[in-house]
Amino acid sequence: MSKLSFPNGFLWGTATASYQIEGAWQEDGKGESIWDRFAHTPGKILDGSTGDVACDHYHRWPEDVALMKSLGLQAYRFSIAWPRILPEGVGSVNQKGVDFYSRLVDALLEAGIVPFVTLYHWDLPQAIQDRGGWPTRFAAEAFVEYVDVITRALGDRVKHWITHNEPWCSSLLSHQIGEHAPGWKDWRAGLAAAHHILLSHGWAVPVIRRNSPNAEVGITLNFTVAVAAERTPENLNAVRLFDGYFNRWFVDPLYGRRYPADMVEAYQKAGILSPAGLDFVQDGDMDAIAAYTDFLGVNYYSRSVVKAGQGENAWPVEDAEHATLERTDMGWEVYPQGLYDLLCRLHFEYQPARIYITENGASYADGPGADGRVHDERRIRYLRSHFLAAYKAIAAGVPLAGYFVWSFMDNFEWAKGYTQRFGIVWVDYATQARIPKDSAYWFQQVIADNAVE
Ligand code: IFM
Repeated sequence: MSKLSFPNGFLWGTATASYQIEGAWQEDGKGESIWDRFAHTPGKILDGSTGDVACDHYHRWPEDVALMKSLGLQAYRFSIAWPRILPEGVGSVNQKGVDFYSRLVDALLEAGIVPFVTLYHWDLPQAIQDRGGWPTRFAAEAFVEYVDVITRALGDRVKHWITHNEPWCSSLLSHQIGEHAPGWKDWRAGLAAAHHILLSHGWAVPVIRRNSPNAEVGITLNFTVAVAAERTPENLNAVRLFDGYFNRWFVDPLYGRRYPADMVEAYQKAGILSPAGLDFVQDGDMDAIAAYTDFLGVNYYSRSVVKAGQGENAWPVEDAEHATLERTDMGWEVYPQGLYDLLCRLHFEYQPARIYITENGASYADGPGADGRVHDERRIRYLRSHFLAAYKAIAAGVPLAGYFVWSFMDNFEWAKGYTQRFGIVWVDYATQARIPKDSAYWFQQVIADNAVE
């Protein structure tokens, strides 16, 4: 079979997040985060685990960077734990926390790996939560203070900044569904949180530009591709609502379209928003949110098969019965066509200057066999099919500039604890040994060739 080449300069990397890998939850002056608090609350994490130690990356980062280099990774996306930098969320700076990331950045650059830094991947300082958290405007103001501190410190060397990871998760999954920290079940609070997260992004963009000259700044959203369980008018309407709830509510305002009017109406009809509507939005907010960005980060894993809920104004529901594709261990259907459709849609409808796939990957439990190696064929198949979808999208004109596999190594999968393994590197949590899986070696070859076979 012939090899399909990606454009020159295409960046191949992997991604992680602070709480999922670092451990050292109380070390060197770090403050408590909402994930520390949440994971320490009995019943919140499937296997009762926490991120207290996780992959111990806080101590093992030199070894991890060396492994990345040996695998030929060109870029590494990681996040900064805000409470390591400002233990109380605002106010005094913890220099040891700043130094940790500064050393990591230096080591990556030394290894020839481009750092992509996510400023917020969900570990809000508990002190900010105690003052109301993301449902309040205060959190957005505090975020800007934190961003100013850390981009001043690293802005000379980091040239790729991602303000937020997956605002849908840090707002609705966390405040409406209640599956993630802080575990609220209050839909209006979820929408207010979404607004303040987007607002904090918009406010942070000029601060990053000031502190990090010539850097690229963007935001990462997680998208789903909503499809109808069965093609009925009700289900097609459910698809529109689900897409509005999950995708458009976030991407529309970022690209100057404000919150989708059909969704505001739907939320009002469903009694989620009062007739007053978006009373947490103030003058100037929407312009701030629409600040120009250099790229859109796209996280894509799967599709959502939805159908209309029962009763008038009922919310759409996901329909497992019609979700019949092969699934990963997360229960997510493998749907590479969705990545192609999504990338084309984003390019043609929103025209971001550039797109990076900032996460894509699969959870499979395969561990070391008798030969000591990890034969994760299904992950290779998953990645290959999605790389091909990306290739096709580039051929269709999508300005895709890079691809980050989630994840560099197995790690703490939030409410699912350590029950899910997304890494291309196996982690033995008892010994902290790292074993590159077959997918890591396969990826190494893709990178070396800048092509997929
Ligand atoms: O592990 C998460 C990551 O933190 C955010 N995106 C999805 C991944 C898999 O669930």
